[in-house]
Amino acid sequence: MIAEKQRLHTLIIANKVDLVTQEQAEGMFGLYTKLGYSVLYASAKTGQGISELRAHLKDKISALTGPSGVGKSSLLNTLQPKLGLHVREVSEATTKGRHTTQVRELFPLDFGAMLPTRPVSAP
Ligand SMILES: Nc1nc2c(ncn2[C@@H]2O[C@H](COP(=O)(O)OP(=O)(O)OP(=O)(O)O)[C@@H](O)[C@H]2O)c(=O)[nH]1
Ligand SMILES: [Mg+2]
Repeated sequence: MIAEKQRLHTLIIANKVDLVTQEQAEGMFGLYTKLGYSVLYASAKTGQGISELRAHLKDKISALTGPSGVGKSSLLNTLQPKLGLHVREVSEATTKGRHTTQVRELFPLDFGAMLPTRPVSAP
C-alpha cells in the first residue's frame, strides 16, 4: 500500500516454494496475480526464481520488506553469496521469525543493484 502511494513498482516474492507444490503456492498467491501484481515464486534454498529476481533488481534501487522469518536475508545471501547475512530459524513455539535482522541497511550488489532491507514488526 505504501509502495502504491509512492507509485513504486511492486514485486511480490513468494519465497520457500520448495516447501509446497507449485499448485499450493499458486493457491496462496494466485489472487495477487488476478489483482494485477507480479508474483515471483522463489526459493532461497534451491535457487528457484533467483535469476529472475536479479533481472528485476538490476540497475535499480529496491526495497525488500516482509515479516520476520520469511527469508529476506536468505534471499540476499543467495543473490550474493559472499554477503553472509545472519539467518535464523523461525521459532518452533510461535512458528514466527525472531527479528534476526534489526538494522536497516543499503546493500550495493555486484550485479548492479542497490537493495535496502527494512525489518518490519510482525503484523
Ligand atoms: N525451506 C526454506 N527455508 C528457507 C528459505 N529461505 C529462508 N529459509 C529459512 O527461513 C528461516 C528465516 O530466514 P531469514 O533469512 O533469517 O528470514 P528474515 O526474513 O531475514 O527474518 P528477519 O531477519 O527476522 O526479519 C531460516 O531458517 C532460513 O534458513 C527457503 O527458500 N526455503
Ligand atoms: Mg533477516
